[in-house]
Amino acid sequence: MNKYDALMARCRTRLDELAAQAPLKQVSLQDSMEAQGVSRRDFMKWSATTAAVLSLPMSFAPMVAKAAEVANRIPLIWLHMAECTGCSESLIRADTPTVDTLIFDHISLEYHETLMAASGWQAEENLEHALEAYKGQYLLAVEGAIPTANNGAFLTVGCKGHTGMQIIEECADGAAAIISVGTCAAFGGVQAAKPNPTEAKGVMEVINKPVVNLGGCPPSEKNIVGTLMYFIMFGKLPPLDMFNRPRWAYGARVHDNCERRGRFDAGEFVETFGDQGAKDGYCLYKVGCKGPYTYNNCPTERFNHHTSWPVLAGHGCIGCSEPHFWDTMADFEKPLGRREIHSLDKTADAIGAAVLGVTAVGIGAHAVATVFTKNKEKAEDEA
Ligand code: FSX
Ligand code: SF4
Ligand code: F3S
Repeated sequence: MNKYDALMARCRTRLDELAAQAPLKQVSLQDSMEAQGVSRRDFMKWSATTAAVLSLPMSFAPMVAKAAEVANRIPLIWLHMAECTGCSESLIRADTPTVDTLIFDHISLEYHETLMAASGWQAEENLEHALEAYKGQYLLAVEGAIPTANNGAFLTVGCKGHTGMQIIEECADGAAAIISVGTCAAFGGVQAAKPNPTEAKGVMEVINKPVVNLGGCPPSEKNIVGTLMYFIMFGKLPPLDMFNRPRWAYGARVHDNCERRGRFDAGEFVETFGDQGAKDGYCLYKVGCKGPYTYNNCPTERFNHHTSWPVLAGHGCIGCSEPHFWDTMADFEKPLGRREIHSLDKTADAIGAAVLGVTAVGIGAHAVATVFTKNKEKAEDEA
C-alpha cells in the first residue's frame, strides 16, 4: 500500500469511528450553513481548498467535508494564558461567517474564556467536568505564554486563583493532543521578550508532552482550522518542522511565495516608506522585511478571508511566527544585515544580495536545520 492509500485508509477508519459516536453537540453543520447563507457549493470549495492547504491530494477533499460534519464529536478545551486574544480574534473576526468560523461553532467547544456564556464558578465547573468526562479524548488549544517566575504567580485565572502553570499541567494531562495557538503559546512571544521579568515560556517548555506549535502573532485562521481538521481526519498530529510547526503551513519562507519576490530579484527596493517604490509595490527588504528569515504561509493563505497580509498592506514581515522574533528580528524597519549566507535558493538570493551590495541576505541556522531535517527524512523515506 502506498503512503497516500495508507493515509486514506486511516482517515476513513477514523471518520467512520467518529460518525458512529453520539454527537456531543446537537447541531447540524448543514443547518448552520443554510442559516448563514453558505451554499453546498461553497462548502465543497472550502473542502478542496482545505485539502490543498494541508498539502493533501484532491482525493481528500470529500474526507475534509466529512470531517467537518463530524467535528461535533470532538471536545475542545481552549485556554487563555498571557496574551492579547488576537489568536481567537484571527479565527472569529469575520463580517460574514465562513466555513472556518462555522466549524468553530460546530465543534464541541467545552471551555473558551472569551466565547463561553458561563462565568465565575459555573465556568470553572464546566472546565472540571470536561476534563473528567472527556479524559484522554479532548483536544487542548492554548493561547498565550505561561509566566513561570515566582511559581507562576504572575498569572492566575478564575475564582480559585490557580496559576497558569497549574492549569496547563492539569489540562495537558488528559489531552489527546495539544495545540499551541500563536507564537506566545508556542515560544513565549512578546511576553518572553528580554528581559522577560515573568519568565514567560511556551507550553512545550512547561509540560512533558508533544505540542503542535502554530507560530504567528496571530496565526491565520487557515492554520488554526487546518490543524483542527487534520486532527479530526487522522487522530494524530501532522508532520512537524524542527520547531514543532506543521510542515504544510510552515514549510516555506514568506520570501519564497511573496508577490514582491520578482522585485527583490530585480533589485527594486522601497528606500523609505511612502516613496515611489512603495507606491509601485517594490520589495520591502531595505525597510526591514524579515520574509527571508521567516517560515509561514501568509503570502498564499493571507488573513481576514484571504483579503491581505502584512507585505500586501505595505509593511515588511516582522518574523512573527519565529521563536523569539521580538528579540531576534528587531529593528523591524531595518534589515538585519548580520546573517551568514545560507540559502535554499542561493542564486536568487545572491542576485538580490549583489544588487543590494550587502554581505548578508541569506537565511539563518533555522533554514539550514530545516534542509537538514528534510534530507534526513528523505534518507529515512528511502531507507
Ligand atoms: Fe500571542 Fe494570541 Fe500574538 Fe495575541 O493570544 S501570538 S500576543 S496575536 O493573541 O497569543
Ligand atoms: Fe517579499 Fe519581503 Fe522577500 Fe521582499 S524581502 S520579496 S517584501 S518577503
Ligand atoms: Fe507574521 Fe510575517 Fe506573516 S509578520 S503574519 S509571519 S508576513
